[in-house]
Amino acid sequence: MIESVLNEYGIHDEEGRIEPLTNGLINSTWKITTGKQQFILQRINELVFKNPYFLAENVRMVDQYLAQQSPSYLFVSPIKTKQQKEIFHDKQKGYFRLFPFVQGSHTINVVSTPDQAFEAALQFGKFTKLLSGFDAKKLHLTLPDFHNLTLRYHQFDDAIKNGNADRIKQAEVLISEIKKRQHILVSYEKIKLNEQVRHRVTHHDTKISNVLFDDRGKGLGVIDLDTIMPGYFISDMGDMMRTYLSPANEEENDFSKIEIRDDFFHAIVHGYLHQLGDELTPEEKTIILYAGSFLIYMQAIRFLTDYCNNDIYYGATYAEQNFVRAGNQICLLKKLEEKGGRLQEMIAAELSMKNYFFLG
Ligand code: GN1
Ligand code: MG
Repeated sequence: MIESVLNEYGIHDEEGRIEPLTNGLINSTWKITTGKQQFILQRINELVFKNPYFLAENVRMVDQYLAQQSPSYLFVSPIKTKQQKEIFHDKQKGYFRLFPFVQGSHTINVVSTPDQAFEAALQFGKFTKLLSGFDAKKLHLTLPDFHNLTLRYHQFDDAIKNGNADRIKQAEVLISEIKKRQHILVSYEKIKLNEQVRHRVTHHDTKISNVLFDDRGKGLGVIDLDTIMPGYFISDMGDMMRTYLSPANEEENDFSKIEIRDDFFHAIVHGYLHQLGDELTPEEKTIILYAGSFLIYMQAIRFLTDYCNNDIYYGATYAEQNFVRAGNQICLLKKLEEKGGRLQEMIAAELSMKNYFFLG
């Protein structure tokens, strides 16, 4: 099947290697090696992305803008098919895109040093900064309400009323942990009304595997632009906190391994503010720590909602997987809350240093 998709791009290589990459929950991805060339092939999950052409149009708009405004920026655009299409569609096989594999680059799946967190934060901050002159409203909403916590809470409410009764019973404690923290939702409602919290071009999936690194471990750019949409900076900052701070990820079922690493927190804040420190409004600077609670809380809600709905969105490789993921995220949120005072001090020190500009 993959071979026939590759043929659409003029790639014919019986000896070629096709390796599935398994680090995303939504799209399917393969690394293709033919002779000296390497590519990344992706099948878009059309149950999630209802209009795959929106993805391609967003990428094209951003690509054109950056090519003009920041020509040296490494932007990975899709390779066109022989018919000059950015997306190949076949009724049976689905929607596909092919990307060049950037020579000399690599991705990582786990953040093991603060430097990696710093480099990633620099890259995500840079992406939003370079696009600060681009009108974010032009972007299609590839996933409407993706990070709208109000909607996510409603979906959760609905799932715990109408979902799988046994699972709802089993999730009682987690449900109450979520309900107890409705203040996170209340703050979000205020943010939505506050014009000083700006809509910017936001990546919305800042996990480490979406950053390209060079051989020396320096960040080169960001990939996976399916969810670039207008959004708040707390989405990107928050998902970095959610996915870089703890040595154990969302799949870990031994919650004693979950912790918040101060030096990684510092690296995220330092890297992101280095790029966006001068652009964020004073109001936005007051919600840096909130970004972490917001995103972790939302992810706990999304996993638990899916568990109560019999795993229809994320799927599961074992029965309790989304329950474990939700519990894991609640544990991470508690750890973040426990360290809140210390982390807020680190943010204050960083803001008062205002040293973003020396880094060049
Ligand atoms: C999904 O597919 P992946 O792993 O890039 C999800 C993110 C979640 C993440 C949790 C479109 O991302 O929002 O944070 O799973 N993406 C979508 O692992 O729902
Ligand atoms: Mg993604």
